[in-house]
Amino acid sequence: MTVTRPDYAEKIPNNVGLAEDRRLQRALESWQPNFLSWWETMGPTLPTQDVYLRTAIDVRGAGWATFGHVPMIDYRWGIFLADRNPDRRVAFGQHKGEAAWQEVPGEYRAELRRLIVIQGDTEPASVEQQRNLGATAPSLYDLRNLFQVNVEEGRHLWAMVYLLHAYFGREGREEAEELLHRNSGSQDSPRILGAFNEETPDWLSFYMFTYFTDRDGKYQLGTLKESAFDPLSRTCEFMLKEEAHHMMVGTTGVDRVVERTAQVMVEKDTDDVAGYGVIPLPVIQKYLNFHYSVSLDLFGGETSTNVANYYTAGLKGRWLEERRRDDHKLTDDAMMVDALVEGEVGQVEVSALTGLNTDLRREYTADCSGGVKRWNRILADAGLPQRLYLPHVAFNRKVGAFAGIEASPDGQQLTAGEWERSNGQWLPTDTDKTFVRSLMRPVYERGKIAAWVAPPRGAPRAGGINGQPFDYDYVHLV
Ligand code: BYC
Repeated sequence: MTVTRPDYAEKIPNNVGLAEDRRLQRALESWQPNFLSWWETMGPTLPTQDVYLRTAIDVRGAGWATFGHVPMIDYRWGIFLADRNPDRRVAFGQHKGEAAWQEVPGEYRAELRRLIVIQGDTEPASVEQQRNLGATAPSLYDLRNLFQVNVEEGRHLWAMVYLLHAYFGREGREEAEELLHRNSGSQDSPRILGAFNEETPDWLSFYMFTYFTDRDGKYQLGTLKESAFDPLSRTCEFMLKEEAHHMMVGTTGVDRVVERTAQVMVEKDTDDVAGYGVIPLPVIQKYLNFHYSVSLDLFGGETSTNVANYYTAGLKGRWLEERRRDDHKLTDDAMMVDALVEGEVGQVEVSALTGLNTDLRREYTADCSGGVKRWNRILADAGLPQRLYLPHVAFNRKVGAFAGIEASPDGQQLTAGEWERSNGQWLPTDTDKTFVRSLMRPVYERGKIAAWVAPPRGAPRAGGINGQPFDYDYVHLV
């Protein structure tokens, strides 16, 4: 392993030896004020003095991050790549066995840039989507977690911008500028992928987003970590470390909503708990349906020649590529993918290469089932018979094989009229959204929490971040 120590004396903390590359350093230093001005105009709107944040300072071991109260604008957004393995070899595709690439091969320049730009675009998009949530935080603990997610998504933008500046010349620098100009939900220049133009207007949406959409991030980063382009691989490896916290926020966030709802259902002996100021299970299910189906779209089409080309070229691998027991080339293999077969929801056999988006989507779905199992255990432990579920892969899809049809959560195909009449049973209606929003009142008092969500396990004396209690002063407001 080649180990590079991060340099914290620098304007831009990094472990990529920025000081030795004056041109690159200057280019990134001239992008930095644009990033900061984007953060001030498009980042969190709630004014704060400081926030108890984790900052990456290393890439290895227990000491990879420090925790402390920092004004968010002074957060040390840095560039960190996992350690380089000088013996690393390409693990799949037509270049399998060759030395991993330290530079971008000319013939793959456009595709690699596209993958990096799409990944980079999601990071600031999520900060934009979440910018107003501070105004309705259910506790200081949650508020701190929101800001942690936000600053780290900002750092992930830095990670992609570094690659664009360092390896893609003028075009890369232009793309880096564009990443700050597109905006979530903008009519003129929206973010690239659908889910990143949706609103995150309330905290149930935030927990669902960090559970389902950040989890897509985990899987996409996992495939880019396999890339033959070594700097991309090392960047994604380190991003995955930070990403784990974001998913913890989602998993335990939904846990705590379900737990609180279950408590009130048992206490009041009714399913109709809206009047008691908690979120009814059917509404939680609708939010789940929405966020899961929108996140399925992020995997692209069920069959895709793009993904076949990415794989063959060595740009994007499979989830846990090296653990797969096959030839890692897949040129002679086939697989079954979800498809419309003679107008019906079914499966068809395709070449394994063109089915790789489906392969990844299935890994993702299996992982998502884990969350549903957890939430159902909370319901079972409360003695309740109700259960949550993941809707069918054909439900509410806008990308891929089922984009042209409507289907119910159990996979029954519906006519346009049937969908029109019934989708309000499965997706949040305006009434549901208004109700959820009506519960979103800020609770900024130390150790206190809103009534619609349970505190984390161990609260108030434990259950917090970095061994701190739940009632710690995580955020100092202005
Ligand atoms: N919206 O060949 P196809 C994260 C386009 S999340 C709009 O099936 P492909 C995060 C597609 O571009 C992870 N358009 O797709 C989470 C193509 O256009 P062209 C983000 C879409 O290329 C939370 C056409 O449709 N990372 O990190 O195989 C917070 C046909 O598509 C969409 C990545 O996505 C869509 N949803 O796969 C913060 C990794 N889907 O070529 C962060 C990088 C497809 O006809 N990206 N299209 O013009 C990729 O790996 C792939 O580009 C995709 C699409 C998986 C996105």
